[in-house]
Amino acid sequence: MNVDIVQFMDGVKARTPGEDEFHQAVFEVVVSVWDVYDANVRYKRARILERMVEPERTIIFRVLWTNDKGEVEINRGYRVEFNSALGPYKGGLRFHKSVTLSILKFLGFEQTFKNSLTTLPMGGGKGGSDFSAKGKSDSEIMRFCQSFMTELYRHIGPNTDVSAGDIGVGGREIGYLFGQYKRIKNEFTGVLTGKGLSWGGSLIRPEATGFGAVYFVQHMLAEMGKQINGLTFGVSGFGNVAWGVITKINELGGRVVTISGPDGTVYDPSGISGEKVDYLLTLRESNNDVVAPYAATFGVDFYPNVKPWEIKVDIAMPCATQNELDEIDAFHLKQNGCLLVAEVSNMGCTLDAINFFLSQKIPFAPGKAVNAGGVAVSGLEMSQNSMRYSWTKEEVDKKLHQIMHEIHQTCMQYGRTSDYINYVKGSNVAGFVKVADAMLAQGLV
Ligand code: 2IT
Repeated sequence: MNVDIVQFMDGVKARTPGEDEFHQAVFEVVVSVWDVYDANVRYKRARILERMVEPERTIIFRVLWTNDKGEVEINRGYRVEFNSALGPYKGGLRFHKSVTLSILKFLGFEQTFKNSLTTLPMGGGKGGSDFSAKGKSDSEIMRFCQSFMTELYRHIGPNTDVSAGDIGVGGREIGYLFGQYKRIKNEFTGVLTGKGLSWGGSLIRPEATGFGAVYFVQHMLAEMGKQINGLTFGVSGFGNVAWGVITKINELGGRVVTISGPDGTVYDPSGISGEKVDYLLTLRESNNDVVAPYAATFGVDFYPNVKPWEIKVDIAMPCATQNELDEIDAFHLKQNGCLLVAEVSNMGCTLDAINFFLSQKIPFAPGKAVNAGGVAVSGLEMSQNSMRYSWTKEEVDKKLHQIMHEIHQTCMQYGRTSDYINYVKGSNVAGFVKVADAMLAQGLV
């Protein structure tokens, strides 16, 4: 390992003790971009990399609300406004009990490069809370969202910082958050994306992360002279992203044989299609965060406390959460002849798993490239809101196709070697250079 990288990381760790997920995300980028950084005197003199790992602004606040029993509940709210070199801060809100500053910083950091890759004018940000909808009533969720927005509203705006969904934040939560913002500001603006279709949302936004990921996989496969039709897929998770991925794979003739939740893995060898895909939405709406009822409903196998990666598939698409696929899982996939891995969750694979894929020359694309379709269509929602107009499904889907194609081209431009496409290097370097140049141009701000 290059001593300069070790020194750089020591500096980051000393300034941000205990933020393990953030250190992991920074390390992955720094290793990829170091050569480019080191060779560029202007970047170094301006200390661009040191500046990039420091969020422009971090807001942490208390969120008080009352539960249905009238008791006081206390949560912590966050918005990390990471980088505004390319546009207003843009990124989702995550509501989950596991949320910490470290997790939101890793997500906001990644978001900056991901948004850079989309070709759209968006900076990077992320926010959320340690609030979990599990076991909560609809009115409790509404009261929480209203209280959260009662503080957040003063920090955001359609030209300043635009939030969206992430784990635990879907159409329902966006509705409550938007309603409260509108009420406080007396203003109907595109301050959030992922809105309902009748009140400023974009067609295809709910599907965009999953559809975009599958379009990306089509390009990866095309490089190998293959296509989706007839291949089997291992998917983890069962939320919005997994739903979009599964829907599109079915449309293209592939077969998805697994989904998973915090409780374990469902194995459905005949394929998750038709009414079974719709059932995922029912599962999600139940607020229980378990996948086992799928197995009981459709009479298939359920493996408690097991991840999907031991099951033989042609393509693996982790769609759940960070660090859900480790080196041992990577080894199992390889043993079973997996053709490629497309990370759909943010930082879904551990560094060791990624290094294993790279060393084995198994095509591996990181989340910031594969899942960028979600935020890209959020960017298109912002454009439509600014115009006070909506595009058709076909128009949005065409733009999404185009964006995913461009991201794939960019990854190849920066990551192609004679016998392998290093998508990790490709996406990190491409994302980095654009943000770095914009930061240089804008001076010391
Ligand atoms: O991780 C992500 O890119 C998202 N959760 C979507 C962010 C957005 O602003 O649509």
